Amino acid sequence: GGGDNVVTLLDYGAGNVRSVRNAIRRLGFDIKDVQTADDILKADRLIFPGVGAFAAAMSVLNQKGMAEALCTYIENDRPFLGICLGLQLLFECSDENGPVKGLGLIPGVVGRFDSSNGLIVPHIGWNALQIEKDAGILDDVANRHVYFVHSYRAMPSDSNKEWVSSTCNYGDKFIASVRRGNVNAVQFHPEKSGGKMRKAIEGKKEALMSILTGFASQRKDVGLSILRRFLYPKSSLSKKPAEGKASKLAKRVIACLDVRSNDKGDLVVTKGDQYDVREHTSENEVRNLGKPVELAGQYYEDGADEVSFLNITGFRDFPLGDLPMLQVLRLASENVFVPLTVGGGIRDFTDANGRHYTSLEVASEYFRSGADKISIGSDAVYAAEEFLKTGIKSGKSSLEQISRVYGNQAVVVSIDPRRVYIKSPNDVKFKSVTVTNPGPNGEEYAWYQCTVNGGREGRPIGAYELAKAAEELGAGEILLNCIDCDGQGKGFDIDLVKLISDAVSIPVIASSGAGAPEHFSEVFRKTNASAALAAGIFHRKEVPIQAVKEHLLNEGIEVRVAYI
Ligand code: 1PR
Repeated sequence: GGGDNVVTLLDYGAGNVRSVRNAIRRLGFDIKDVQTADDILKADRLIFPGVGAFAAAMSVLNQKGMAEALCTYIENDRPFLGICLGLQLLFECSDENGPVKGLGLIPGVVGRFDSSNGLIVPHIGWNALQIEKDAGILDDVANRHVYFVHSYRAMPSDSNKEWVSSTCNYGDKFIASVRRGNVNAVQFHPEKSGGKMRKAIEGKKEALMSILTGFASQRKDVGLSILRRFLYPKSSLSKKPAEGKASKLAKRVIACLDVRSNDKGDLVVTKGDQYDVREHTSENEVRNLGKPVELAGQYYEDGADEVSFLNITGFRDFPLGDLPMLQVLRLASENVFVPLTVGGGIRDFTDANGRHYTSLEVASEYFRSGADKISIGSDAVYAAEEFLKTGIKSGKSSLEQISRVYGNQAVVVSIDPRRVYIKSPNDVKFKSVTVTNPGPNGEEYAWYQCTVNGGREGRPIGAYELAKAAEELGAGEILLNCIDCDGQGKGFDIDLVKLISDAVSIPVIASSGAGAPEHFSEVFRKTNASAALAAGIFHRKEVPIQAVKEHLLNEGIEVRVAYI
């Protein structure tokens, strides 16, 4: 053991477990990292936040003798909480690059979601749980949304029903959590499922005090409540009646922070007008809308379902030279318990001293600093052009490498297209659309030309072609901007969002142009977008995130309600 307030954490270094660490500390516990198999056997309580691919995780566990120790620990009914892959590994085997043998504690095979009927895979976002039996740690969660991000899942069956504590509907009904005695595992991410805590209860003593005095004031806290119930099983936590009425995968509302150094060298949140971020004054300074960490924290409190940081000058500056950006991620992840995405400058790079960095190293540094997903812009355009030219997946692009190591769900491709009106679809070899509003010369068609380097250079590839190629090369999600609409506040480019969200089976995030809550309901009603992102209206405090959520609820569109 290690004392009353110590959690043993099994982190084999394959991805971002920073948020799990932050959440544990937030709840007043210290962390002891597992170094040897023996540390597992000696743990008082063990958290296993599985990350990365199934096969890679199993081989690390086997090599270090930890697989056997885990089985012993769990068979002895010791307090255990597995998260995501930490649930899947308990099963007999997985189809992920497999079959690959798992720990074999729970009967069943982990298989991929079936996308053949138009189901969007990966399953990313906030979905509802159906409680199947007394799930203990889920007492505060029923009927609320929790955050999932995965492409593989285990299915309930007669042979594993003694384990299944909750299920979730996505395509079919899959296992969302298991429980037997003190052993728990969840497919979703409690550490990313929100968890607003009042400032006063940071730190051990305060956390304990608030536990003892009941936590009526914390009913808003969903994700951290799961960890709290695991960590404080014997305290007299009252059972809260279920609130809310989550029933399916919610549409996400994402706040985006475009970040760059201003002329004084400080990292600021900026915001462009069709990608032009400079004030139209004699100084021509970079528009400054606030501090990245503060704003991210604010948007989290306001109920943003995710927060994205785009390092918009990453295409010319080396991002690992940009230590402030890494620091922004580290600090933001201490207070923001929803997923964080970071983009800008993810590519191979040789610095002034001739040292070469691979895109994978750049991405790894971002993940280590607290990012859950990375987003690739320019480099994905080059990779897609190459793929379309040769028809061969070289496996060498940043997109392919990062998604192979960290999984598709960790890789977003950011598209920056510009609308080009044409007289006839035959004018270009790229996919075009019939536009809702004709062009300046009465054109009825348009194609969407991809750009690189922050919109500065047009490339010979369309948004449609890029999206299809990106999906093929391993992207887990598309962030779809539109230079024409950016910062205009006139609504999303519905023609574009429809084109792309109908073309791929991975989630599409609509971006650029939000000016009012109605623009969000419009994009969700008229297209298959899974999420909508906005920047300017949130930065300028014109429309609070809460107002967007309320509007969507009133329109019958399911969203996560952070606060009830
Ligand atoms: O090419 O891999 O280095 O990535 C660069 C990243 O930076 C890309 O994701 C690209 O979209 C972004 N970027 C580059 N230059 C700019 C710029 O504005 N000058 N920002 C830029 C892109 C678009 C959205 C914006 C929405 C919503 N900004 O992020 O937040 O358009 O805005 P709105 O709601 O105010 O309309 P690489």
